Amino acid sequence: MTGRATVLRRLARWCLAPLPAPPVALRRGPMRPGSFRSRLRSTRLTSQLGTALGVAFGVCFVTGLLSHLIQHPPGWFWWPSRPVGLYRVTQGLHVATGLASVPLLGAKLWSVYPRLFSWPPARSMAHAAERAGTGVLVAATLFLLVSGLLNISRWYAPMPFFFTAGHYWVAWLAVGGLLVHIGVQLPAVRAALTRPVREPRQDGLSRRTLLGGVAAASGLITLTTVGQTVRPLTGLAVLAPRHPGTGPQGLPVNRTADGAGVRAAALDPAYRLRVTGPDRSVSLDLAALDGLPQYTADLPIACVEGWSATARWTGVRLGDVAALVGADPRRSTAIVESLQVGGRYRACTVPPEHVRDPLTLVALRVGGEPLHLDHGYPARLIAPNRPGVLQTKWISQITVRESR
Ligand SMILES: Nc1nc2c(c(=O)[nH]1)N[C@H]1C(S)=C(S)[C@@H](COP(=O)(O)O)O[C@H]1N2
Ligand SMILES: [Mo]
Repeated sequence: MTGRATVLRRLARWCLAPLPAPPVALRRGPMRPGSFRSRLRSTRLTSQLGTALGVAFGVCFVTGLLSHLIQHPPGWFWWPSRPVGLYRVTQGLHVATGLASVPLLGAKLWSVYPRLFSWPPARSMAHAAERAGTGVLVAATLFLLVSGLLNISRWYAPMPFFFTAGHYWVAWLAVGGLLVHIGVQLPAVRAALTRPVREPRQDGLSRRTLLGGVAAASGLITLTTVGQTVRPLTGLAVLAPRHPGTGPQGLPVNRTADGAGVRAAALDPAYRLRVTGPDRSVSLDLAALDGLPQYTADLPIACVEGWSATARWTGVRLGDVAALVGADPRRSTAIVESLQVGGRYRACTVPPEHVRDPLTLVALRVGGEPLHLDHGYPARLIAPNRPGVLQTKWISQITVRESR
């Protein structure tokens, strides 16, 4: 016991021992004393920007984690089918807070970057470790913002990895780094935010003006994003690659039929929807699908990329389809597969909450017309409160099994 305590004490002493000062000859350029002059930089400014960034990051992380869990549900996870538009709100928040973080992070990095050149570069091993940790946090945060921006602008070429997986795992790295960072900086932040300050008289920009400018930039970016969903703001959605109301049948298209390679199969008169269940299998042509009771629901498509659009869908209830093959629609899971042969979004699993919801449809029509080929003709899934990636188009096969 005493032995171990001594080792730990020695280790701590080694970590905190002052490192030898580097040669003064290296102290050039930005490392010269007084090379950064702006009086705008202060612990108070950095703390205020950091607090705002922390809040935006927190909301962004929680909503992003939620979106991940809905798409890859572990056994303990449960996501309701109502309210129908909840996911469009949480995912809209994810993208909006991510975008609002861009000017906040820019301003915050500006407020502290002279410290990159602080002298000496490392006072002790502990100080060096703290600086390295901050480096990881900054790199992870930049990665998240840049990859998120590339994803919402659907520009995948610069990302040689699968976006979702990279974005997800680096988010954990950033959260870990952020918690350590908050732990280290909290006393300084608290002091800077509670101590009354006398603003130094200065010419030019004041701290308040700078904060106002950053807030305006964040607010503007958020507004232009929300324009992807809220129609009165559509004209403002200059940064948004998708506008509600554009696209066939007034709805944006994520992947076209040609992009998915399903045109021929979808238009083939021999098309059948195959349904397999615990008791039997059925094969339904378009006339058979039209002959089943039809229902209409106003539901949004809410893409993970942040855009969403509501439409009036008509078709057969998924619960009725489950009942056709002998499954109890109150406690069944359905696997919905597309005519699309490859691709990550060619199939999805519909949990019992959604199978039993009367609003979950195998949709044949939108806005009263047969689905456009790009919206999933002849049949697509549309369910309440689900990410767009789980609204499978060009359905060819539904497999129902009873659960719980
Ligand atoms: N088979 C198949 N279904 C799919 C996709 C796909 O790539 N393949 N993309 C999904 C995604 S990401 C979204 S946002 C919605 C968009 O539907 P829309 O193109 O009709 O607007 O379709 C979903 N259904
Ligand atoms: Mo999507």
